[in-house]
Amino acid sequence: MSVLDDISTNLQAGQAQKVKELVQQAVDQKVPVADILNKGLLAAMSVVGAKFKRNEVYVPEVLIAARAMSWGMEVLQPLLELAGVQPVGKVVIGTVKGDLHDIGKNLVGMMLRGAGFQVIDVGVDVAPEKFVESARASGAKVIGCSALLTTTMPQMKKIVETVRGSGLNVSVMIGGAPVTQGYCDEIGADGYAPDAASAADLAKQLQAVPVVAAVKKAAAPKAKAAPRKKVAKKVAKKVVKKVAKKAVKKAAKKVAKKPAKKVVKKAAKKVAKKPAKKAAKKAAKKVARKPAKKVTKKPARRVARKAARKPARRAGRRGRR
Ligand code: B12
Repeated sequence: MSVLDDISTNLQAGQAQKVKELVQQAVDQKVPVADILNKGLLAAMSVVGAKFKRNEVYVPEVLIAARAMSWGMEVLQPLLELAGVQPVGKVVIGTVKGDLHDIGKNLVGMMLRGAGFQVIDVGVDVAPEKFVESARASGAKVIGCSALLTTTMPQMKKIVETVRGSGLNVSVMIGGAPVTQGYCDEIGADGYAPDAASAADLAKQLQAVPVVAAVKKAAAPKAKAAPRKKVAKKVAKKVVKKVAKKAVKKAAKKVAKKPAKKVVKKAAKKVAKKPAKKAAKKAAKKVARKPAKKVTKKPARRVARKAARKPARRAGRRGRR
């Protein structure tokens, strides 16, 4: 059995002292620090995480395993930092207000450190303002928020709003068991990662493109306007179908009042000249400006339409000749 397998087995069993010794042994054997972290400590923690999901182990086992991991990290951390020389960047991480779960958040922190980030851990039960203050004070370009309760997830939206309102050019990444990519999109956060390993990759991406937040902010009003356009388009389609009838209807109204041949001819000429599509486009434009209901609610004057349809068409035919 290799020293990495030993680390994994002992970490899963929560043997903190043994894990610490084995990590030191692996370092002495010149096993690459990245391998000790990824193939030893993190691999073992993900086994524990998977067992959690299957209800094969419970809270105490996970806490003990996480403790063993942090003992191992005590040996590894300085070496990771030494190997990294300069931090890749700075990340503020914390668990949102009202939430005390920190095992996942701590794992993310460990992975970030392992990836070369300087991590400013603001702890658990953290208010949105504190995330922002810490980012401002440290110059971090990424904020990472963790939430494990469905009841505390909305705090992430508040954090996004507070960051946007602060004028800081900082990206917000989110995670935690109940969090999804869909929720990330919904609240306008900059990124979501399902586990600690991908959280570090995500932080690197966000770090490289810190303008994301500002761009999103600028794009926000346009995004809000989109549904209105959609409604207008939908209504406009209906209008395209009905518009020819409407033109005739208009003429019919006049005809109903003034049965003189002249009026019929004039109205019919208009109908004949204006191709339906053109009229439809014009109507569609109006619809796009006006609220959809006003257009669709117009009552059809069936009797007038019926009465006028025949003479108008006949006159139209004559006009074209
Ligand atoms: C351990 C635990 C606790 C411990 C927490 C100890 C601690 N120091 O964290 C204690 C006992 C304190 C606890 C308390 C409570 N808990 Co609890 N707890 C759990 C448990 C069993 C494990 C959570 C955990 O640590 N998972 C392991 C870690 C590694 O996974 P993770 O957090 O999801 O993190 C990973 C990813 O999500 C991601 N990630 C995490 N954070 C971030 C952040 C970023 C930025 C990114 C990118 C990624 C990322 O990376 C991590 C590593 O891969 C879960 C059940 C479960 N199976 O998940 C319930 C659970 C989360 N708890 C639950 C509940 C209800 C509670 C309590 C309300 C119970 C009570 N009635 O008092 C309290 C709430 C206290 C509070 N205000 O927070 C529910 C939540 C239900 C819900 N949908 O809201 C769960 C799901 C249990 C259940 N099935 O009912 N809990």
